[in-house]
Amino acid sequence: MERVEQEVTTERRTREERRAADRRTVDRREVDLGGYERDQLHDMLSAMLLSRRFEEKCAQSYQMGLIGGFCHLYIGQEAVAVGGIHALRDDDYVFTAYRDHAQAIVRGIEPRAVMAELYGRVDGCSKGAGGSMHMFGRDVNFMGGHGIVGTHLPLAAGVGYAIRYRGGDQVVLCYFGDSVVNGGPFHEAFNMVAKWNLPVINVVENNSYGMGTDIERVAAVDQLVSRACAYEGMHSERIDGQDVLAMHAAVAEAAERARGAEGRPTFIEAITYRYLGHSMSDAAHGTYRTKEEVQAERKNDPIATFSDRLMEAELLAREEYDEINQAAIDAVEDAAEFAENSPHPEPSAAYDNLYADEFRGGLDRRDAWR
Ligand SMILES: Cc1ncc(C[n+]2csc(CCOP(=O)(O)OP(=O)(O)O)c2C)c(N)n1
Ligand SMILES: [Mg+2]
Repeated sequence: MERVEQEVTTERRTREERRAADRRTVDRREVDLGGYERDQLHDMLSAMLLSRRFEEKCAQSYQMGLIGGFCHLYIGQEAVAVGGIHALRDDDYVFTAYRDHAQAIVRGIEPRAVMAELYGRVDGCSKGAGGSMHMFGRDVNFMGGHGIVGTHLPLAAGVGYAIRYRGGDQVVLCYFGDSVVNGGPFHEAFNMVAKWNLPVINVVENNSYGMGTDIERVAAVDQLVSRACAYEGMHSERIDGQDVLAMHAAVAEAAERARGAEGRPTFIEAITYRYLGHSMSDAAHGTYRTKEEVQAERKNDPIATFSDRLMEAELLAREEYDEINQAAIDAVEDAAEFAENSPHPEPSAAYDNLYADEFRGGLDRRDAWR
């Protein structure tokens, strides 16, 4: 038998080639500024600046030892949260992973309560018991803040199911990172969302990396959005996540598609980038990515590109930008002062919310687990 020698060559593009291709192949949404009120545009800018200034303060407080545990910053990705959440109604729901401070604030949790949570204090939105990764705001339908990769997708599907079951017309916006698309919960949740036409808008924030692993090394697909083809009826779209208006338009359309009895789910891949390390304990570059790469990505800063565009269109004056930025700085300083003055929880609070009352059966809470 003739033996054919076959050389296996896996053609790998360089990161630069792939990134350039990524940006070219997004669904270009040249969103017309004319479709927006000036106030609405300023609100989006204000939310992005508040997120940015808030997280810069987090970095400072973390380095001063005021924040313990893990702390993952969102700097660079603000347009994804702001565009998406600003396209929702107040009674819609939002889920996200552990990179959650910006989403929590943009959804309406007070910066004071988010900062106090980071500081582990009683006035935190989770009473100081959750910390950085576990923001929660029931009154604004912000359903977390989830630390375990991918496990909030089935929860978001569950809320979508509850909405259908009760005959409501709200939608669920669920954010997650690129490493999620290779895990079981992603496929389980997507299958249910598509099969039952649940009003869920899933958004993968493709920042290219899961910790220090380049997505291209671990995903058996070129474009993450193509995963949606396995789920009939699911609309899918790949957009520039650094463009707040593209994000806003995509989620607004997705919400429209999802509401009502015949609603359809959507999967959005937002091409974005985080400028800092995976968490506060990681360097921004040096091991898995180069300084040049980060610098090149920073040229596409979502806040700078948006404010430049507004100024060029004479929809924002330099003084207005300064005022909005100063208001963000003031809110963040106020939040940090508030957090520092908020008390630590009593040690006994560690036993709160562990057992339902019936289960405790009258036992002292300290006896319940013995
Ligand atoms: C099930 C599970 N496995 C591993 C981890 C450890 N871990 C924390 S973050 C992370 C990478 C996640 O990357 P990605 O989903 O791309 O989100 P990003 O950090 O880029 O926002 C991993 C593997 C975890 N939290 N949960
Ligand atoms: Mg990632």
